[in-house]
Amino acid sequence: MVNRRHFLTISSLVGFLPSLSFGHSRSTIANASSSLKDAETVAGVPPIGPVVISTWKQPKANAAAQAVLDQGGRALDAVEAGVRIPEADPDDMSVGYGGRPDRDGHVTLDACIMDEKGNAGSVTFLEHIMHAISVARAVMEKTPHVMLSGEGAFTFALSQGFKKENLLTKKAEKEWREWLKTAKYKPIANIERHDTIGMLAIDGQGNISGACTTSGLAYKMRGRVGDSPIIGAGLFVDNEIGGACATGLGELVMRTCGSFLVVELMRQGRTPQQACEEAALRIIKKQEFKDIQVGFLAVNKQGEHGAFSIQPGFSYTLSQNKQTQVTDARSYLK
Ligand code: SD4
Repeated sequence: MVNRRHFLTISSLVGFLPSLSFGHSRSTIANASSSLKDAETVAGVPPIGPVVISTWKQPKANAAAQAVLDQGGRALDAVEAGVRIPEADPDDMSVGYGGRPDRDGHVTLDACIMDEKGNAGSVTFLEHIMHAISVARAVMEKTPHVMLSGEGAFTFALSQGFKKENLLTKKAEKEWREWLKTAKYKPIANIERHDTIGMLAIDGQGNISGACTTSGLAYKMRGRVGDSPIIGAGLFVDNEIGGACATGLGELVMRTCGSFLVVELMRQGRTPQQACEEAALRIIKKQEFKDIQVGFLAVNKQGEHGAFSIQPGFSYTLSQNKQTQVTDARSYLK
């Protein structure tokens, strides 16, 4: 059943759909309201107890985070422990060790972390250090700054006892050399594997924290930084309201302060599902969405969650359950 608030949101979304230039007929747009009802059915069911949720297929990362929470640990420790799993996994080619390099063959990492007090730490364009998330946490806890970048972030990491490592695996190097033969760069939705991990957790005290870590877009320009380490873009947490994270084409998330927007929409009364939908729809209102992918994932203070993406293909993992496929913007226009 569609409740009044949801009905009002549906009405306002349908209201702006005709102004979008997708090239769809008015009749497909007129049918959007029934698809919107379908979207409601994927809204999160409030889980009981601590919550761990992450982008894409991340059961092992969630298990590591859950183990921290099960021992009464803090959400901040949980998200850090969780995202360190794919950072160390050479088979995860979008995060940490084994990540795909930039077009010049360098693996450069972006990560950020945020705790329940609104503290934040971030590293961008970090090289040679596997656990970018732990360096981001050290920036948050041991410096007066929020973000360190490139050479400075690397030097800081060494000073904190992190080890210099080669993050480019044979497999990633082989793929990159293959790519060099044509060297055409065009990010296409879901053709590059998108496995950036954004994780949100609520601990036994009801405190929320989040983490986001990635090697960024494969074969990006050297020096390119995406949304993932940007507080308010790839991740945002407000312990009074909830948290959100993003995956996909970071340029679009940065331009719209995506995760901050999702949290602010929840503050205004949207459910996590409604907030993710509205933030994604705001992107495609301005931008042709044929070749782009952005997905949002959110959790509110009550432990309800929601997720939405522009294109089909985005999924998330709640606790250690199976992946859940996310409703995408095309269903609005069927
Ligand atoms: C970026 N948002 O660097 C990241 C990429 C991503 O899954 O999410 N990949 O733009």
